[in-house]
Amino acid sequence: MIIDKQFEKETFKKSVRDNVRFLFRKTLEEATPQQIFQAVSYSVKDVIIDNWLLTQKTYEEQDPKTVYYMSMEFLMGRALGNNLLNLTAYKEVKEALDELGINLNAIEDEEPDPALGNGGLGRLAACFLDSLATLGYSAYGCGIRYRYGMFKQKIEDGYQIEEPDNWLKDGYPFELRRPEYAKEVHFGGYVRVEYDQEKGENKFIHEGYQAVKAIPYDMPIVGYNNKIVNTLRIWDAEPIVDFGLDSFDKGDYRKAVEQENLARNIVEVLYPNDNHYAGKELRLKQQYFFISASIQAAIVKYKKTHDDIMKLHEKVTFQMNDTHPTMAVAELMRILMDVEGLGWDQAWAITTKTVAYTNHTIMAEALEKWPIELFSRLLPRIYQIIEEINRRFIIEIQNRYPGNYEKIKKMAIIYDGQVKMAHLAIVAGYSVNGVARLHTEILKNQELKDFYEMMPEKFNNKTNGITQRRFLLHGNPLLADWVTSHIGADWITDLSQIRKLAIYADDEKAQQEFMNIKYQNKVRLAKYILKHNGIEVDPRSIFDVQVKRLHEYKRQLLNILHVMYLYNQIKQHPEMDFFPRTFIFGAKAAAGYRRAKLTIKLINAVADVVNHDTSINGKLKVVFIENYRVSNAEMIFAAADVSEQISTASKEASGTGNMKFMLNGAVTLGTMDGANVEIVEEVGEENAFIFGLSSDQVINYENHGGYDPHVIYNTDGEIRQVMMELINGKYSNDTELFRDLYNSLLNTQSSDRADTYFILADFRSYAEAHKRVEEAYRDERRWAKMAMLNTACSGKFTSDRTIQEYVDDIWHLDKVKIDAE
Ligand code: 26W
Repeated sequence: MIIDKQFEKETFKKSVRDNVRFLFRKTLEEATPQQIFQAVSYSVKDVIIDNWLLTQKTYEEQDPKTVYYMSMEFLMGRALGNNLLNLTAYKEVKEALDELGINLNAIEDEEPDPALGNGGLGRLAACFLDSLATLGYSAYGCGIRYRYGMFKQKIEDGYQIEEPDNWLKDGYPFELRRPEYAKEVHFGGYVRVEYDQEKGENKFIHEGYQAVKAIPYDMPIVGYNNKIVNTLRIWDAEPIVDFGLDSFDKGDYRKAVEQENLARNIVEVLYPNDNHYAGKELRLKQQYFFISASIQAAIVKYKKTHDDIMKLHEKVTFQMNDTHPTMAVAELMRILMDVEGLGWDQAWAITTKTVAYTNHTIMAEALEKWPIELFSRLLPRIYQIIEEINRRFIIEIQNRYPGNYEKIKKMAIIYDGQVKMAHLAIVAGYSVNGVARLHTEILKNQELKDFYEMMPEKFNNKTNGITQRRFLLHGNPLLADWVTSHIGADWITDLSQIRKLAIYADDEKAQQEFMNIKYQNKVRLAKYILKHNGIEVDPRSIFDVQVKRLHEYKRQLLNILHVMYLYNQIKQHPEMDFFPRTFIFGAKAAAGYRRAKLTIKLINAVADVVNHDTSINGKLKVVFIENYRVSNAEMIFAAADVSEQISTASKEASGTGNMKFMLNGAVTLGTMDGANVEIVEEVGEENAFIFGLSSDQVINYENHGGYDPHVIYNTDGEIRQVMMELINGKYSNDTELFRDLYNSLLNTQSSDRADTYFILADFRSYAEAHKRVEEAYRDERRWAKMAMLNTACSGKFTSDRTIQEYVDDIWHLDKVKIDAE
């Protein structure tokens, strides 16, 4: 291990003291915990800066190809602890701080949780950056510096309340403002066409626009034990003209005010929608804002050391994280043509070798389609370029399928008054990938069938992964140490090593140690629950956990209906053998997603009734953890026995929480959906609890008008009873409160298909799977073996593997090594 000399105890202690003095004019003794967090962070940042510069220099010398990972979201989570671990200085710093009477864990808790993302897509981007730096690849994350990230969730009277997440209020020590790299971004106006006599071609001149200045803030991404520090570059917006007398005099007052407002609004807040497209103008502005700034910056950087723009793709690649950054296609075309002076064919040749696209969802309501009117008004030149891409693509379709107008209708980029971003991404991208094997197959055979048929060579799968450095090494130190003591520390950068644990799966001592660590982690979570919820839970009960965004397709409703069913069972058969269970939920609902919010209320209403019923002797507890986020997630995964991954088959593209649970020795209770399929393949069906319809069955029903839940409702009395309890006042004095959930399952009113997400169809099979869980858990040795094998078989799901596949098959980056002095 290479530990920087600045972490030598006395040096580090002095640095912290100095920082408290410089920053706050205080002594250590006088400083608040937040101030100490800041001071410690600046001391750590000092070390990082040296490595950052060193990395930069090495990249300049070696000139490796660079990936720009373009994403509207980066759900980074706290940086201090993670940076210390990746610098392999955690223990040293902990000891040094101990000597100062400071507790590192408490200081870590002072850091705001940078939550510039919603859920899976944003957290994946964060894991990818960690892996890229650790594997030694030159990479930038490109995103937006939202003033307010994902809202903070409060639960009041069982309802979700959203509060603003002012993560920058105390200043964020791990960012660096870089005004010298500012870029201008243009909105609105019109395009004037001018004939260039000399060149004999048209020139396109964008005029009458509003301009915004994009200012980059850089955050260091520290590789594990390798001195590499990459950059996450997020853009802030500032007005270009402060509306002084100058513009007022020129009669431009209105424009000056508009530019000021545009800049103020554009980066104000992260849209809290996950998997749901809302078509908001401001969101389109956000997209173009960060894309234009990022692409301009990348081209400037390339041109500093290369003079042939035609070879851009040899040194640069842009990966688009879903369709949100698809503007990159047209923006790159614009710069190559209007700024660099290339013709269409040359610009297109470069663009189609430089941009690549990852699809993260097949949910129809998530597809981005912008109205032409909005798009062309906001981005006239960009729209023009997309129109031309579309015109040429339609000619290609016609050549390939003469006379087939269906194909044009289905595949055109612009159709029915809308710009379809996914089609643009596929047509221009040199790679189109899904995020789990099943997901990619569904893309090829269903959702994107026509595109796959026309350009099969572009399609490929990259099964998602997670970083074991945050989700085991940092989140579960007890288990991390135990793993290291059995198989050495190589797993930290080579998770395939973890399979070596499999030989201990039958070893009684190892089983006891493993389950004892799980128990201690459950105690840690139980304390957190007592503190935050005031609910006492028994760490000897089965911790059955579902934490993820709240969405109908993820079926938290199925889970809570089943809890209601279990409660009925216990009440009706008090003598029945029942292993105590704690059902733990954590989920944010999009602020405007009414049914999702109602589901949160239902979970809390059930919790209220069940937790206070003394007649069941604490056999059943229900906990809703408020404000689920990266920092408490780390603790929750470590404490889980059962991992609920119960999406309607075919709907969850991959899932990544499923992998974090597995790594921490929780057993999956899930459907054959997303990456669950591959998890079961790795760990063996006997070490998971699988239930429910297959994706083929679901898709088959969907293609034939759905299924009829009434049959189940009418024939299964226990299910019917649970359903009735939604509307009979058992969980709310207001019998109408949960009516919408009831209706959603039987479709008595809405225009949707009845039970769109097959909850009743899968209920029995789900309940039976739970029975098998209970039975397995009673057998301590059997359970210990299953849990340990889950950890042992999780090697495939490291994001290091995922990134290496992206590098080998898509990006072709060069590996960089920095020699330790
Ligand atoms: C335009 C609104 C919107 C916002 C976010 C549409 C779509 C999204 C994301 C693509 C949704 C998302 O996070 N998808 C998740 O991506 C994860 C990482 O690949 C997968 O593991 C999840 O299964 C998928 O739901």
